[in-house]
This record gives sequence, structure tokens and C-alpha cells, in this order.
Amino acid sequence: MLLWLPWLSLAAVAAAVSVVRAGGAQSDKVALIIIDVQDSFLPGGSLAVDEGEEVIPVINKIRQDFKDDLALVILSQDWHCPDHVSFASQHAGATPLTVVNLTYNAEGRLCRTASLPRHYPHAVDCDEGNADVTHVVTQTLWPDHCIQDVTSGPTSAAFSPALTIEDSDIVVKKGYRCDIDSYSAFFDNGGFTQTELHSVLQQHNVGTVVVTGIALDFCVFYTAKDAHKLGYNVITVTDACRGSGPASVADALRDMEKTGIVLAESRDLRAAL
Ligand code: VGL
Ligand code: ZN
Repeated sequence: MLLWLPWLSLAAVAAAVSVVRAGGAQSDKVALIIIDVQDSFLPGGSLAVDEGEEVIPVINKIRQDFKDDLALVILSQDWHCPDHVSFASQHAGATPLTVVNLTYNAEGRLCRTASLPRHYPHAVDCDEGNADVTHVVTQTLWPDHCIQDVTSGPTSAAFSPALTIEDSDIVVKKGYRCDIDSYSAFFDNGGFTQTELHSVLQQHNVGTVVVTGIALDFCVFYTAKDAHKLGYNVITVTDACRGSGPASVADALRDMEKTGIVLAESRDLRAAL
């Protein structure tokens, strides 16, 4: 059985799409990426991030201050089925933050596993003896959150009403496959499916992405890392992000910095661009 770590699979996908590192005359535009500023991650939400709401005025100000510099603004939207495989509610005996291994076959289909309901509609029968199982993805289980089309209550997927959104903004949904989670706004956690984000950025000749939002140690982190792997210059605006805990936030910041991602406070963003 091949151990399929998100990093390895994403590196493979990145190589396959063969992107040239940004910086040429063509790809000199800047995009603002706002990660998951949605009700479920804000106060009253089922997966509320401490001080998550404090990113909103900072992001709104960046939009305002840099309106002549931003070629486009992208909002990612975590967008899960009501019985999404990442929900602890779908796994017998599990509580949120339990970690499980999910297995996938060569076609990227989720294999039936003991903790899921017997007739779980998003899994297929795999035969490990036949080497059917080719990918193992480590999954942290979460409370139900960001459920498709839910617009109020703790599991709402709606963007915060306090967030500035304009008609020209592009919304990129992620995590919409019921059988695999997606922290990054580019690829799911198994590297099976790609969102439209990369092609949208390419169409707009974007070379630099400014990454903001929540959670810094999950979706912001994985999005920034994938953007870097795909060849973009990446700036993560630290005061425009909040994360789930101090230790994992510190780890994520250290990892991003080591990778070559620029960490900047919003007041220093002009100099970092
Ligand atoms: C996120 C956990 C599960 C995030 C999304 O936006 O960081 N975290 N789904
Ligand atoms: Zn999610």
C-alpha cells in the first residue's frame, strides 16, 4: 500500500500542470485571496476560530487601500455535503478532532471503512488484498460546518455580512466532494481534484497572491503552500489571518517562512508587494 501524503500528491499535481515560476512580463498582476470568512468559522459558528471576526476589518481595509493594485479578489468558500466524510457525526464513536485514516482506490474513490455508516453513499467497496487501496489520507474529524446552501445557524456556509464583497469578486468553492476534504483552495487533500483557482489566476496573469482569512494553520496555510508550489509569489498577511491554536499557528508560520512565503503585516504590505 502506498502511503499517500497530501504534500507528495500535490507536488505531483504541480509538476503535471507544468507551471513556470511567476515573474515574467505576463504574470505581474496581484490577486487578493480571502480564505473561508464564513459563519461557521466566526463567533456562533460550529467551528469558530478565536478572534476570527477580527480579520474582517483588516481584509476590508486591504481591499480599499490596494484597489488600484489588485487585478482580482478571490473568496474561497468551504462547501460541504450534509454528510461530508470530514464530519465526526458520520463516524461511529468519533468526536471532533479525532484523526482517522481514509483510504481511496486508484480512481480516487473513498473505500468503505468500519467507522462509516454501512450504506454510506459516498464510499465504494475496495479490496485491500487486491491492492485496490492506493491512497491513504489522514483526516481530522470536524464538527458539521459550512454545509452547502445553509445560510444561517452554526453550520452556515455564508460569508460574513461584514465582509466587503463586490460583484466582480470570484468565489471558489472547495470541499464540495462529499468523500474528500479540501483545506487548500487549489486541490483537495488527496490531490484528486483541482478547483478553478489556478486557471483563473493564470487567465488574469496573476504572479503574486496575497493570502488572508481563516484558519491560518489549515486552509490559509495549505492554500499558501500550494500557491508557492504552483509558482506564485505568495504573501501571507499575518494580521489578516487567525488560526485555531497558538502552537499550530507558530508551526504554520515557521513552515511558510522556511518555504519562501513572505509574511507581512498589513501595514507593511505596500513594501512587500
Ligand atoms: C477549515 C477545518 C475544516 C478551514 C475548513 O477553513 O481552515 N478547517 N474545514
Ligand atoms: Zn471544512
